[in-house]
Amino acid sequence: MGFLQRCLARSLLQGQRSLGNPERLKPPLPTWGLLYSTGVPGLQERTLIAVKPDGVQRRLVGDVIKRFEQRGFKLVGLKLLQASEGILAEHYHELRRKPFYQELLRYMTSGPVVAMVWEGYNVVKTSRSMVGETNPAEAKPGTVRGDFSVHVSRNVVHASDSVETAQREISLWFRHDEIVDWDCCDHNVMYEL
Ligand code: DAT
Ligand code: MG
Repeated sequence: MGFLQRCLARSLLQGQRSLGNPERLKPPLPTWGLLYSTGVPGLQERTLIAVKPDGVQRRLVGDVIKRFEQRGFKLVGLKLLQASEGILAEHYHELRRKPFYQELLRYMTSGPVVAMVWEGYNVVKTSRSMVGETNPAEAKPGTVRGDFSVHVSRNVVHASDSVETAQREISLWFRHDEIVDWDCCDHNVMYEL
């Protein structure tokens, strides 16, 4: 029996067990497909996280993924790519007049990046605090930048800074069919559903 089937079977079993006690008058547990339409709003907030070329070179991809999985977020998009100047020019459009802009593009095209889309409650704000301050000198220990970097020009990872920016960045880095919608079995444990 597959993982999802086991979860479904457990959910159905819990429903049957409730027949023998006074709790039975409560409405049945939601099925997996309905989880997102009940309970906590905003469960499907998404953000773009990217391990930058220095992070990939230093084999930090697994550590970054581990932190987001461990925190309880759901991976819905993942790819390794050599980013073009075009995509980076759009991504960093707001910084185009900064003195470090050309060097930033050079660094971001110096090797592959791992782009990811993570989903979950308040994921944009939470991932910014997991990643830490832009300048690693100010990033707290325990954050990605605070644990793995020392200079602002090599700060290992990108995280979208608002829900609106996240939407724009996700559609820049991922085609619609590269995002996978899937139901995660631990969601009724992680959230009040
Ligand atoms: P963040 O990545 O925390 O959202 P940002 O959007 O202000 O920060 O800047 C984007 C990236 O540009 C940042 O991660 C690293 C680089 N950068 C920012 N300030 C810099 C500086 N003063 N010198 C060199 N690179 C800088
Ligand atoms: Mg930014």
